[in-house]
Amino acid sequence: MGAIFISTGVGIVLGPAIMGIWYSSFVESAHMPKLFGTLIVAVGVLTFASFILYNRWINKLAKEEDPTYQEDTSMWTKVVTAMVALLIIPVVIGVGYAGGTDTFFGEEEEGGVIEINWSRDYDLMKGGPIVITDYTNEGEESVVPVKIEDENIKSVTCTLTWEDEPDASGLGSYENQPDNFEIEIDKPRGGHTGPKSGQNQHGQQGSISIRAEFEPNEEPFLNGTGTYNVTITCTDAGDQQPQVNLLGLRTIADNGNDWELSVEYEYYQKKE
Ligand SMILES: [Ca+2]
Ligand SMILES: [Ca+2]
Repeated sequence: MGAIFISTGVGIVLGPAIMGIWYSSFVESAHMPKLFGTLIVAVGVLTFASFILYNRWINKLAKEEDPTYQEDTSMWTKVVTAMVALLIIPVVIGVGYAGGTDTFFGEEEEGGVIEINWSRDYDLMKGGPIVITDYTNEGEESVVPVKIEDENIKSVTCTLTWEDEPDASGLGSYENQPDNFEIEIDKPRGGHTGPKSGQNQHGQQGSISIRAEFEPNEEPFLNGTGTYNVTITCTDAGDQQPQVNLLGLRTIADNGNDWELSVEYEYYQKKE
C-alpha cells in the first residue's frame, strides 16, 4: 500500500515545476493567461480520462481474481467515455489559444507601484544617426528641429562637427583663427540640455557632443518622443589673420561656418 503515495509524490514534485514553467512561458512571456488557465483545465480532463481507464482496469482485475465479482458496467468504466474526455482537451486548449493575449502589467511591487524591468525585458536599441548639414553666420543661431518617433527613449546624443575654411593665400600667408560654436537641446516635453561650447584647433575639425538623458518609468515612456529643437550658435568665427604683416595686409573676415549635426539615440524595445 506504500506505493499509493508514489503518484502523489510525483504530482507534488512535477506539478508546481510544470505550473511554473507554463506561467513563465504563457503568462509572463507570451501574455496569454487564458491559454494558461485552459491548460490547467486540460490537465484536469486528462486526469479524469486516466481515472476512467484505471477504473476499467481495476474492475477487470477484480473480475479475474474473483469470478463472482459483480462487474461495474456503468459509463465510468467505458473506453468511449475516456475518448470523449480526451477529445475535449484540444477543444479546451484551442479556446484558450483563441482567447489571444492580454496586457501584462509585470510584477507588482509593495505599495502598488508597477516596476518595469528594462534590462531584463527590453533590448537597448540604437536609433539614427539623423544627419543635418547647414551654415550658420557668425553671431547667429540656427534652430534645427529633429523628430524622433520611437518610444521609451533613454538618451539622445547630438554631435556637431565643422571644418573651418582653409587658410587664405595670396600676397601673404594667413592663418584662419578657430571658430566657436555652441549647441543646446530643447527636449520635446520641456526642459533642455546645454548649452555646451567648443572651438576647433587651427586646421583641424571642431566637434561638440551633448547628451540628453531620460529615466523611463512607465510603458510607453513618451517624454523623449517627439520633436527636439537643437540650437546651434556660431558665437565667434575667428578671422583670417596675416602671419607676417610686413606688407600691411588686412585681416580677412571669416563670416561663419558650415557644420554637420548628427543625432543618435538609445531606446528600449520589448523583447520578442
Ligand atoms: Ca575661422
Ligand atoms: Ca569659418
